Amino acid sequence: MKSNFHKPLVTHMYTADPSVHVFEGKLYIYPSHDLENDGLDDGKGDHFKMVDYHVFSMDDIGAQVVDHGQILHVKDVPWAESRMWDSECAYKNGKYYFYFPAYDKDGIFRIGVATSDTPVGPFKPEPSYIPESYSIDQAVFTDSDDKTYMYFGGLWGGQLEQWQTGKFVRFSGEPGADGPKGDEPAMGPRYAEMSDDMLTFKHTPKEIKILDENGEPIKASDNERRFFEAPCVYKYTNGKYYMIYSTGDTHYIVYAESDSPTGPFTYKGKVLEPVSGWTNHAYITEFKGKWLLFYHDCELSGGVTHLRNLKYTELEISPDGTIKTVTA
Ligand code: FUB
Repeated sequence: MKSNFHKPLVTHMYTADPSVHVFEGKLYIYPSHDLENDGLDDGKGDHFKMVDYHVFSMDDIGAQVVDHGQILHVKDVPWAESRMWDSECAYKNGKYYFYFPAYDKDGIFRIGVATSDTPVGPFKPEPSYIPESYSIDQAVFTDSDDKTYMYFGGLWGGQLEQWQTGKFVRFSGEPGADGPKGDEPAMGPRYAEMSDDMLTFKHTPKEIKILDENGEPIKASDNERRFFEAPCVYKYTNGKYYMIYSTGDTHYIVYAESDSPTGPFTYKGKVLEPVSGWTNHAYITEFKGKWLLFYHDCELSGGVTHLRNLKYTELEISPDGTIKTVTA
């Protein structure tokens, strides 16, 4: 089969922030949906106009991508106001759980969930967001012992810094509103084990620690290695856990390794070099014995940073888990 690696996967609309799963023997892709917008990039994401989600599927690697249509719109979610950013889907208990972040009516990012009997919806949103959820870029991983974890977090427009005290601090300059600096440990993504119903957390979210090769926390000033947004966790054939994430302002997708799904994770290297556009956001999925990297860039829009398109390629991963860096 002819591969469509490194080519825009969806061309009739702008798509970004992939999360990809194998359901019913096919690849199901849950991206976010970028709309045309005049808003300026103010560092808080005002240039992104995102109000709904579509789901796509591929029967096989290289196969045509099928758009199954809109599965959720912000107007259908009672608690949500705007900013339907990165989405995620999980299957458990015979149901599909679609997770999404959005601004609530107070302009605070929360994470919501909608359920369906099929991977293509219709998805019915819960009346409120997941209690104690905050920030953006949630990804879900179910371990071989059937425990499911949600990972999430994003700096700057993703508001993670504003939750350092455990409560939302609205304005920069107020104690606890701004992130660590210089030699202070960088902020890590958050995780929580999901309750059996997949609708709530079992505990207050905790921080994932990301360490360097000497076992020291990665520093806030280490912009090429510190966590910024888009965590995604998978377990490789060597039994170890890997978290990939975006370094944000340095535009890399990097990875870190752990013996446990809750960390600490040790930084290992780069997965993906910077792509066209500002954001870099990726997801790793195994399908038919191949490890696939889904990501986005701005090829279709000619480099407009808030109009992105999905792409994918096959990863080369050594038996010890080392990833050969991809140059898109
Ligand atoms: O799509 C909006 C935001 O841009 C996502 O939440 C980030 O990961 C970045 O891709």
